[in-house]
Amino acid sequence: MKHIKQNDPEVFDAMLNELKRQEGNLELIASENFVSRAVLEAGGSVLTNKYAEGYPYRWGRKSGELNYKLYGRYYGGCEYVDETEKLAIERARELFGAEHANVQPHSGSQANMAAYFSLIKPGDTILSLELSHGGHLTHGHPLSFSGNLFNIVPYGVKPGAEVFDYDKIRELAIEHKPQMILTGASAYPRTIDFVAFRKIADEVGACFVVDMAHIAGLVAAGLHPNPVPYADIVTSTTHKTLRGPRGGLILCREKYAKEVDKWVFPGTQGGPLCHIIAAKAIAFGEALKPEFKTYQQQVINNADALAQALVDEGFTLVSGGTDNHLLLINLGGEETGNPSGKKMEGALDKAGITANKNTVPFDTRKPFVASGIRLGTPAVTTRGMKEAQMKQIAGFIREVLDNVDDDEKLADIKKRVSVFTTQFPLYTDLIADAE
Ligand code: DSN
Repeated sequence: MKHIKQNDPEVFDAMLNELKRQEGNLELIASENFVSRAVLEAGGSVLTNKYAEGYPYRWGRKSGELNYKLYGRYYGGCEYVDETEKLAIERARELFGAEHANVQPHSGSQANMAAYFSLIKPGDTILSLELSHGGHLTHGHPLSFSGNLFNIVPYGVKPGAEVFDYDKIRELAIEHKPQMILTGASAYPRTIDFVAFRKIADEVGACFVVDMAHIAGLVAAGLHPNPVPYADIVTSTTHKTLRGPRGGLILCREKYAKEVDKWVFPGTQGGPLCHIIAAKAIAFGEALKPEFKTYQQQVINNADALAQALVDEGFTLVSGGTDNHLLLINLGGEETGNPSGKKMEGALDKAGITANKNTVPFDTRKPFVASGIRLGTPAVTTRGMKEAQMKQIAGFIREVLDNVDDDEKLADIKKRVSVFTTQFPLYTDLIADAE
C-alpha cells in the first residue's frame, strides 16, 4: 500500500486499521470470507481501467447460440478482458453444470433484478421467503425494488421446527397463482429442497428462481443439492462461501440466456467490472480444485461443532442446529432478560468478535434491534480453524453474554481473542509491508 500511504495518508490509515481488524478479530459474519492473494491481486489490477460494454461473444442470428468468434463489445481493445471473461464464464458453467453463465452482475441484488426482469413483468406475483424468516431484501421487501415493482406473497418457516413448510408453500402457490416462485436465503440454516419447489412451481405454472448466494460454495463442492438442474434461473454472489471477489453471478438454462444477458447489459448495468470478472475467473478456478471440497466440508463441520458447543453453553438455536455454514442464536424476547441482538452485536464487537444481529422467525423486535445473532464459519475456516477452535469460540460468546454491560471484561476478552487469532495468521505480511 506504499502509494496510498504516500498519496493519501487519511485513506491509508483507515485501510491499515481495517487490515488489522480483519487480522486480529474473529470474523463470524456468515456472508463474509477471506479471498486468496491471487483474487486480491486481480481485484486491485489495471483491468479496472477498461470499458467493455457488451460481451466477449455475440448471439448467432440463426442458431440463437452464443458465438465467441463474433465480437460483441461496444469498445475497442477488449481482446484481453475477453479472455478473462470467457474463462470466468466457462469455469462457472463447469462448476455448477449450467447451460449459460453471466458473470457481469456487480452484486447479488443486481443479479436478482436482471433475473426477475428476464422472467416476469412489473405487477406480477412472486412467492418468496419473508425477510424475518431468513429471506433477503431483494426477495420482496417493500423498501427494495422487488417489493415496489412486484406483488409479493411471503412464505415462512413452521412454528416450532423452524424449517420450511412445503405443504403450506404449496397451498399459498395454489391460492395466489404466482408467476414466479423464489427461494434462497440469507439466514436459513437448513438444506433447501429444490425438487419440492420445482414440483410446486410446475403445479401452478410458475417459473422458479433460486438465489443461492449464501450456499454457492457448498453447492460448488457438492455438499448442498445443486439448484441448477431444477431452477429456470439461479443467481448468486461470488464472495460468500464461494470465496471470490465481491460481485454477482447468474446461471440459467439456454432458453433464458439471451434475455438474461440483455437484462444485465444494457437492462440494468453499464460497463462490467473487468478486474472483478478476472478475480471471479480465478476464484472459480480455485473452486474447481479438490482442496476446495475439503475446505467446504470443514466449513460445515465447523458450523456443526460451533452449534453443538453453543447449545452446550446454554444457547437456543433456530431450528436446533445447522446443515450448512451458518447458525442463528435466538436470544429470546424481552421477557427472558437476555440482551437484544443489537446489544449482543455491540458487546461482541467490543470483545473483538464480529457478527450481526438478525431477526429470528416470529421475532417480536424490529429488524434493527432483533432477537437473534447470525454466525457463520466460512471466514474462520479459511484461516485454518477447526472443531477445537469452535469450542473455544462458543466459550468466548458465552462470556460476552454473561458480561454484556461490563466494558472492562469485554476488553479483556478482546485481548484473549487477539492472542487466539494470532495462531491463525491471515495477512501478516501485508501489515508488515504497509507499516
Ligand atoms: N448482506 C448479505 C448477508 O449478509 O447475508 C445478504 O446480501
